[in-house]
Amino acid sequence: MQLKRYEARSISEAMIKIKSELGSNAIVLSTKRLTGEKSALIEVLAARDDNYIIPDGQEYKRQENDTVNMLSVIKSDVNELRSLFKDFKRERDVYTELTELKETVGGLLDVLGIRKNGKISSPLSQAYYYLVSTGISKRKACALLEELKKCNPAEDLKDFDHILNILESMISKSIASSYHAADDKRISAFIGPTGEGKTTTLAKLAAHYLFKEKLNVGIITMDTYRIGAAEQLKTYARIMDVPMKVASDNKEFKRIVNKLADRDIILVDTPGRSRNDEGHLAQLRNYLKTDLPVETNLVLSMTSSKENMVDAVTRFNIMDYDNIIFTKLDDSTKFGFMYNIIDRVKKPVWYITDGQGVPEDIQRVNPGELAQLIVNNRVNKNLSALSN
Ligand SMILES: Nc1nc2c(ncn2[C@@H]2O[C@H](COP(=O)(O)OP(=O)(O)O)[C@@H](O)[C@H]2O)c(=O)[nH]1
Ligand SMILES: [Mg+2]
Repeated sequence: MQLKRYEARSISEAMIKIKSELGSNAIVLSTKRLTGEKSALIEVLAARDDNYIIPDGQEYKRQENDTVNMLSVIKSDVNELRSLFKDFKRERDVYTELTELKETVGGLLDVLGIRKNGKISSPLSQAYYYLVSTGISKRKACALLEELKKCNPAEDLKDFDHILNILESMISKSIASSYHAADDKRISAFIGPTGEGKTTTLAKLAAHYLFKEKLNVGIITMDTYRIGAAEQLKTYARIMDVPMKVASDNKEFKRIVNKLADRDIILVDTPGRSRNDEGHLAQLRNYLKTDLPVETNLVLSMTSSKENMVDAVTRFNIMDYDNIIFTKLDDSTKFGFMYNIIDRVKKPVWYITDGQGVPEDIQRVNPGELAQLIVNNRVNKNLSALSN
C-alpha cells in the first residue's frame, strides 16, 4: 500500500494529480479543507493498493459499487441510531410518565380516602378535578389536597365551596412566599420571547409612571433586531413626550443610562429573538450591565402553550430575572397554569395585563388576587387598579 498526501484547490484538481502519480487504481481515503493561510486549499489523502489490480474497463463499476456499499452501511447505521434514539426517548418518556402517574394516583387515592375505605369522598374529589380543570397540574393539585387534608379537620372538608376557599388561601400563601420587598430599582428591563407583549407592557407602564405617579420617565430600546420595533416604541414615546434612545450594545447602554441620569425611572425594551438562541440571551445579559442595578421582568403571554411557557422560564433562567409579568389574560379562559409556573420559578408576579389598550389594560397584583384568579377565574379590577 502506497499512501500520499495532496494539496489542491479542488477535488478534481487533486484527482488529476493522484491519477497521474498513483495510477487509476488509487483510492481517496480522506479530504478536508485546510485552515489559516491555506484555507483556499483542500488536503486529500490517497492510497494505491498494489495488490489489487482492477481489470480494464471495470474501474467505473467498482467505484460505483463502493459508493453504493458505503452508502448502505451509513444508511443502516443511521437507521440503527435513529431507532436507538427513538427507543431511548420513548423509554424515558414512558418511564417518567408512569412514575408521575403512579405518584399522582397513589397520592390521589390517599387524599380522597379511597384507599382506606373504598369510598370516594365527594367534595374532595370534586375539588381535585376542579383544580385540574383550571390548568393546575395533577401533581400540584394532589399536593394541595394532601396538605389541605393534613391541616384541616375532616368535618371542615365537607363542603365544596368551603374547600375552594381554603385552597385559595393556601395558594395565596404559597405565592406570597416568593414575594420580596420591591427593590425600587430605577432601571427596569422587559425580557421574554417575541410577541409576548414586552413593548406594549412597557408603554402601559411608562404612561402609568408618567401620568399617575408623576415621575420623569426615560425609555431605552435594545430591540434593534426587528425592523420597525424601535418605531413602535418611538410613537408611544412621542405621544407621551418621553425621551427614547436606542442602544445596541453595552457601551451605548451605559452611556445612555448616564445621559438619562435625571430620570426617576428608565424602562428598557429588549428583542425577543428566536427560541433556541442561548448566545443571544447571554449577550443581552451582558448588554444590560451597568453600575446601577437593573431589574428584569420576564414577560409571558397566557396564550402561549404550556410547553412554550415552561421552555421560556427555563431558557431565561440565564438572565436571573426578578419578576414575571403575565400578559393577554383577556385572551385566556383559565389561569391555573399560572400557578404551575409561579410555583416552579418562585418569582413574584409584578403585573398582569388584560388587553391591547395602552395604558389602561394593566394591573398590579398581589398574591391574594392571583390566588383568586387561579382558583376562581376572576380578578377584582377595582381592588388592583394601578394604584402604586
Ligand atoms: N389581547 C392582548 N393582546 C396584547 C396584550 N399585550 C400585548 N398584546 C398584543 O400582542 C402583540 C405583541 O405585543 P408586543 O408588545 O409587540 O410584543 P413583544 O414582541 O414582546 O414586544 C401586539 O399585537 C399587542 O397588541 C394583552 O394584554 N392582551
Ligand atoms: Mg417588542
